[in-house]
Formats: sequence, structure tokens, C-alpha cells
Amino acid sequence: MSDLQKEAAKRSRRAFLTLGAGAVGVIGGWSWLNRGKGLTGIAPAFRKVLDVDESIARGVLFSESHLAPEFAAADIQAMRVNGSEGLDEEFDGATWRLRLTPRGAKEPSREFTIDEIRALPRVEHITSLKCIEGWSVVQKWSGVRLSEFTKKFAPGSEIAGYVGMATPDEEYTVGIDTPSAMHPQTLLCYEMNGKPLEAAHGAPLRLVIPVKYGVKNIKRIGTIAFADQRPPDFWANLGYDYYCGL
Ligand SMILES: Nc1nc2c(c(=O)[nH]1)N[C@H]1C(S)=C(S)[C@@H](COP(=O)(O)O)O[C@H]1N2
Ligand SMILES: [Mo]
Repeated sequence: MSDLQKEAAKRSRRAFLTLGAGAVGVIGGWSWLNRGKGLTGIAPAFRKVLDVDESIARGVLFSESHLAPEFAAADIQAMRVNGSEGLDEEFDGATWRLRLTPRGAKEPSREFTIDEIRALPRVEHITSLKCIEGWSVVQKWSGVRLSEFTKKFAPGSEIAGYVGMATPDEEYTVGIDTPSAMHPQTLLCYEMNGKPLEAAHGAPLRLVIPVKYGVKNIKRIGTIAFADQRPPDFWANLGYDYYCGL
């Protein structure tokens, strides 16, 4: 099996176990995720269960006050790389631009250089990146809040249902419900542990969204587009859970 298939198989098994059990999984927390084995896919009949769980998670358990735990500097762990979809080796950082499409627009309305992003109010947090495979790493992340960026450059887009992001080559995509995207800990991140992001971690700009699993923390963002319909999502397109909240 390819690495991709392996992650997919592991992921679907855990997605079923965690999200199929709904609120219990959310309340039970991370350690709960690592138990149980056996399922290889999500049957269509379970899709409904997952969607119900999503509405429970969004309506009842999720709110702005629901913050992911933050850690002390002494807790920062060794970096670990996972996933290289959309991280083309020929990528040229010098010509990279972030393109933004506000809600209702068909084309990007604006492009940003990394220096323009770096000039925005800087926020840092030390949080845990949780891969659906069952491991996690505590890292320090620096960047600008996606909510701040949106308020400034796409005002009004907050009411869109979703924000979609893609790598410059469009190989990796994520779709995120706007409440999670506007969460105060959600960052457009350009530094990891006090140093500019390395290529494998998504240079020059990645998403850090500690209220979601690693899969939604897209590395090397090329485009951000607000939309009312669910945008494409690499893992959800393969049949896995769209919401992917913790
Ligand atoms: N572009 C891109 N972003 C990605 C991935 C990927 O394959 N390509 N993998 C995701 C997964 S599954 C995880 S767990 C995290 C890992 O982030 P890290 O390599 O910085 O630890 O990146 C996420 N973002
Ligand atoms: Mo992951």
C-alpha cells in the first residue's frame, strides 16, 4: 500500500470510531481515539451519522470559548513531518503569492506577498498538532489570525459557510466550516518554533488550526476562497469525514 492508502485506511477506521460515536468521542478526548481497531471504510449509511455528529459538534460543543489547550515552551517537541501532497520540489518561493477570493467573487480579488502577511498583527501559540494516525506533536506556531486577515481583506466573508484552501498546484485542498476558520487560534502561519517554516512544513505559509485534526492544517497555501458550498477537500473527496473537528 502507498503511504496515502495507509493513512486513508487508518484514518477511515478512526474517523468512524471517533465521529460515529459523536459527542462521546469529542468529550472523551484524544486518548479515546487511540483505542479500537477493525473497520476499513465508511459505509454510505454511516454518512448520515457523521453529518448528525457534525451538527452536534458545531452547535453544542463548538464555540469561540472552546480553545485547544496551550502549552509551555518546555513542552515543545521534536518536529515531525507528515504528508507531502502539493509540496512540489520545483516550487519557487520567490514568485509565490497568496490569492484571496472573497465570498460571492468568482476570481481572486487580491494577491499578497509573504512580507505583506508578516506585516499583519503577529500571534503565537504553543499547541498540539494531532494527526489522525494517532500521534501528536506540541509546536510553537507564529502567524496572523485568519479572522484578522479576513476582517481586513474580505470583510463580510465571515458569513460564508466555508473557506476553501489549496496548494499552489491545487494537489492538496481543504474545506473548513467558517466558525472553525474564524476561531481565535486559527493562524496563517509563517514560523514554526521561532524559525521560518521549512519547505516540508509548508513554506512560505500554512494553516494552523488546532481545533481540527492535522489533515486540515494545509501546508503551502496558494489560494483562500470563501464559499457557501463545500469546497473540494483532498481527504473528504476520498470519502472521509469533512468536518474533522477535535
Ligand atoms: N499540502 C499538504 N498539507 C498537509 C498534508 C499534505 O499531505 N499536504 N498533510 C496533512 C497531515 S495528514 C498532517 S498530520 C500535517 C502534518 O504537518 P507537519 O508535516 O508540519 O507535521 O500536515 C497536513 N497538511
Ligand atoms: Mo495527518
